[in-house]
Amino acid sequence: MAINEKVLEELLNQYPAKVKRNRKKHIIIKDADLARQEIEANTRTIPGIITNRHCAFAGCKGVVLGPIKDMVHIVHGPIGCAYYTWGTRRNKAKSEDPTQNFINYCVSTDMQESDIVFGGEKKLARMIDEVVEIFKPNAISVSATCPVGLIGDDLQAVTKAAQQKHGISITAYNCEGYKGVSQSAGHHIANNVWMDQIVGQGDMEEPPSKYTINILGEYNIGGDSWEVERILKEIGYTVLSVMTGDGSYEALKNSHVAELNLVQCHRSINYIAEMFETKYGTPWLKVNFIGIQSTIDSLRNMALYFGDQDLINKTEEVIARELARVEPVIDQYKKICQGKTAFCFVGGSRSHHYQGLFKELGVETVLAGYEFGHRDDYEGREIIPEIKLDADTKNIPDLHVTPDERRFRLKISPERMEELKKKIPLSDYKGMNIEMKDGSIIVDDLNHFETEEFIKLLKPDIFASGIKDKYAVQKMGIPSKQLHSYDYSGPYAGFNGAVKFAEDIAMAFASPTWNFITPPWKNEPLLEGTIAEGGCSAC
Ligand code: CFM
Repeated sequence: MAINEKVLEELLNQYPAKVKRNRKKHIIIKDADLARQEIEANTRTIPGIITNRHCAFAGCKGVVLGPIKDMVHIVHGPIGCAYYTWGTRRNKAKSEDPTQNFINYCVSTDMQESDIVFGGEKKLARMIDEVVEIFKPNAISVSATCPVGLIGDDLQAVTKAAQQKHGISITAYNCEGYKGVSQSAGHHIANNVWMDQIVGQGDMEEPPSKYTINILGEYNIGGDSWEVERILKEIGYTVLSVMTGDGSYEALKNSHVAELNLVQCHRSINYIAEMFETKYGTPWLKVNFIGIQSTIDSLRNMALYFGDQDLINKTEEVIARELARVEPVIDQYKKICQGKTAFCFVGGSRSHHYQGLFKELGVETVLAGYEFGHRDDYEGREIIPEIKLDADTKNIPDLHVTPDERRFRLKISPERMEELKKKIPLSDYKGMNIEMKDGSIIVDDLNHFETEEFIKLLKPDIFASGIKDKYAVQKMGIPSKQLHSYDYSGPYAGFNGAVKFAEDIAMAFASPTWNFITPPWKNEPLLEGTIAEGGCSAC
């Protein structure tokens, strides 16, 4: 059934009035006739609600920093935080120099009660010495967890002294978990430190080739970045640095010489993309390498940016060859997928990126949303000036950068830039909502209760989300596709990735397993209770 305002109201009526008022602002029914549909995002989850979000530390250390392979990432905090951000996100890496690949290590100061009472700075300094002695890395990162911020350990002082002592890059990240309403805050913190202390530290002054690019916001989950790089290299691009899938400190410090930055995940990396433009004059292009048409569009937009006929021809040649190879295979899977519907709820960018790929397989996305996206990820960057800065947002300082006197260089003339902006998403992102079909549901920070309610109403054929919610949904007899770790499959990017995705989705639909499931709540009575307004008797 389609959901209209009345049905939505009934769903929300199950909440206490205050919760209803809050959640209502986070849910919209897409209506293209309205000039503007505002959604509330990047605000605190109501305590007690089961959310899929993570903490700021997870966004900084786990998401953005973690994939950099030639840095040792020290977690200053209890071992649980270190373990939580280690080994679960499938950011793959292989190193040209095996002695400088630390991706498999979990390094932590393992703070104990006595460290909390007496301070952890000395322990951290000893740990850095030990890491240098054992691993001899070119760079180290130190990320703070909640207790570190609470007791006030001075990370900056410790890392500065250690940097002088050892003569290598040692950067500190004050990304205590409580710093933001979600992992999104951690992305911003990591972006700031890099721009301030890593990008531009290399001595490269000229790009190694005419078509030198950086790929920003691509984390090589399940090998995505390798597939993207395969295509780009074949066309003739030089990929200088990837932030941060299979990425390296050595490449990052020279990334200032690129002619163009590609932005795959806008949410996690737009801060540094903007700062690159101000400091070095490097424009950014919003790309999407998930889905065949999106990949083709992205490649064509890149070729248009450089404007070189040879490059344009080579781009078309590669597209034609790849299409001829993958289309017949995908057509087979399409027969199984055609006419199905999907929910697509992921972190801060994939809910948008995967809709095109679903569509190519004949699957319509009827509900989508972000765990922690901001309003611009939904509504497009043009609304950024309208976003009200609340206390939580102000917690993360904006790094103010200015043009680098020596290295700032306009990569293309302002006139050409303006002309290109009319044709391609140069330094711009239009958000997810614009591409969603009328009548579809857009939900920010979808919670467990709403997941079940929307499933009952819309009965999707597949639920694309994460590990926290997938099993409850599978017990409802609906196949679930993890779009964070890909359920140990992938890559899903580029041409080869689209084939792999089609295969996996078709397999999920074709499996008879779902009919054999009898969830526990079918036979056992559910707990029943009522929600009292105004809190419990204890408060
Ligand atoms: Fe960007 Fe990501 Fe995502 Fe993200 Fe993430 Fe991820 Fe994600 Mo999981 S950086 S916002 S913080 S695309 S880990 S690789 S899948 S929630 S949609």
